[in-house]
Amino acid sequence: MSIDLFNLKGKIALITGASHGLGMAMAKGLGNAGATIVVNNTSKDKLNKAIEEYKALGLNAYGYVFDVTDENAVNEGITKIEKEVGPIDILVNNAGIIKRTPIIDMEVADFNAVIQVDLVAPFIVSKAVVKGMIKRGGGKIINICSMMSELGRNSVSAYAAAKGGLKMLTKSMATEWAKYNIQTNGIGPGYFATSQTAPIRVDGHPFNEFIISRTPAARWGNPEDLQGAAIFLSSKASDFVNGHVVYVDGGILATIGKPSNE
Ligand code: GCO
Ligand code: CA
Repeated sequence: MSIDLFNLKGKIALITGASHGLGMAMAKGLGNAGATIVVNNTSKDKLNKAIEEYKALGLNAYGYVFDVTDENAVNEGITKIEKEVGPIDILVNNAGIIKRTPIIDMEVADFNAVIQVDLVAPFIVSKAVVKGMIKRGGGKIINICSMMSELGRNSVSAYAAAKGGLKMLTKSMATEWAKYNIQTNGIGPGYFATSQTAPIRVDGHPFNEFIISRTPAARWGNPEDLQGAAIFLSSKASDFVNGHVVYVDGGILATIGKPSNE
């Protein structure tokens, strides 16, 4: 037993949508643990910027333009990656979007768009990647879930529906693929300081104070706080861990919260 359990040298990791924020932090973590990083995005510009940033850190990184909700584009993209970079050992389904609108005001098209990116895309990308993993005798799939895999919140109905679904999709993948030595798990980030939460994190916004008081650790997460869980679930250290969601949340799900005078 040693730290080698966590070594990702020689592994290739595809982290979808990892051009900023939590995905980028997780990709850097996997890269620092030795993995070759592959990321995709629909925007070539964002992708190029991200690849530059990874390379500046001395990481081995590749970028591909494709849309995770487009099955044909995903299949082509995965084939290209595996031909040009190599077989994907680790898949992190990270790409996601959110729309904050009360249910009664939400258009079906907006609800659908969130479900497509946050729930259907992980199904599409995993399906494309898992066939090779089965042939090669193993792999790691990590689905990025959310506090909203467990909790509701005003205005994020589609996101919560998708992330709750993604938690159950994770369990189904684990059920179907564990026998192939493929470990499928989730990571459920708590409230993190990223561009996604920027609008609700600004100083003076009631949500900012609410999150700090609702989180036992009494702070927003830093994207780097996710790296340990990502490395664990990508490495040999988790070879008998199947179908779990690791919540990295500063204790939010452990508690009902507290009155404002405590
Ligand atoms: C919100 C937030 C959340 C977080 C995160 C929580 O509006 O409540 O954006 O949805 O992004 O996913 O785990
Ligand atoms: Ca390899």
